[in-house]
Amino acid sequence: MDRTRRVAVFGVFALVALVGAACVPLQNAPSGGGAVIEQTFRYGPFTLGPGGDATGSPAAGMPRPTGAFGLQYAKFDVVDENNVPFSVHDVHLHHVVMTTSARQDVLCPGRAERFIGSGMERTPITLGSPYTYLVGANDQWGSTYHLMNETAPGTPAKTVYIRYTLRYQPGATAQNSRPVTPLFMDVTGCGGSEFDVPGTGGPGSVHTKSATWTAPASGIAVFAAGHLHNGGIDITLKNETTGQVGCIGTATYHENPRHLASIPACVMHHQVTAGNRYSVTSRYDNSAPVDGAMGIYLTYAWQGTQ
Ligand SMILES: [Cu+2]
Repeated sequence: MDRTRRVAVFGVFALVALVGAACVPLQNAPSGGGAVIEQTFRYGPFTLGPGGDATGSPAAGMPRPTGAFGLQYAKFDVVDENNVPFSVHDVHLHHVVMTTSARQDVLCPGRAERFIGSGMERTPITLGSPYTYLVGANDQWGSTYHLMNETAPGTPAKTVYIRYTLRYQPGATAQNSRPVTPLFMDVTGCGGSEFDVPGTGGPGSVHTKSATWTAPASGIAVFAAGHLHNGGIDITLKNETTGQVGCIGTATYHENPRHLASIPACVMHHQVTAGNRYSVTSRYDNSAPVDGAMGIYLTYAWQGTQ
């Protein structure tokens, strides 16, 4: 850890960005977890020569704040030894997803819960009080990560860290907040997350991949962030029972060289109904092959009744 500071209480800022007809009003809200602390952590270093990559899945050992708290925000980056972020054209964060020993993944029982993550899109995960992700004092954090150095052959090796900035409420409890459950909605289901786009469809063609789940409990979905790799067009979260679209993340790109730049996330307050069917659909450009593509929505829902 290299930085700690106290930031303002964010209040119910999430509610100013409500979108869509499926919104429900916030009612009977608890007071929330109080003051927010911001802290930045680094994991590494990795020494990566040109074309080199680093992958790992440690079950524990990712640095985290001490004590129990409610997590409100997470943003990932890749930086050098001086904390300077790399250009996305030089060192590429395929993805990092954090796992916890505390719970099993709701949609993939038997696996550790995957609760925050990011990729090239670098979307910050943002929960608005009273919604929070509760972390126990003794929960171990692990991860799955993949980093790649894409600098030209012959250039010097780089020292690379995964850096993440967290905002959290030490005072958050299940009584003063609404604890959210992360739903790792992967178009490969509970597979290895990667699939190949054949790239054989010709100019303008689209490769589509979907998965569908039945909501195990009713509640309110409050945030959804999509993850795609280069070649991704968009990713959609939809209630198939009602036909309502919950979130569409359309990828934007840097050019020369072309690299995925962003996938806007959705701050929402949408009713989730037990037994309804929910789908995630990723779309990729099918005019060029993509090996190891991904399509994931990390969605946070409170399982409760207002
Ligand atoms: Cu990925």
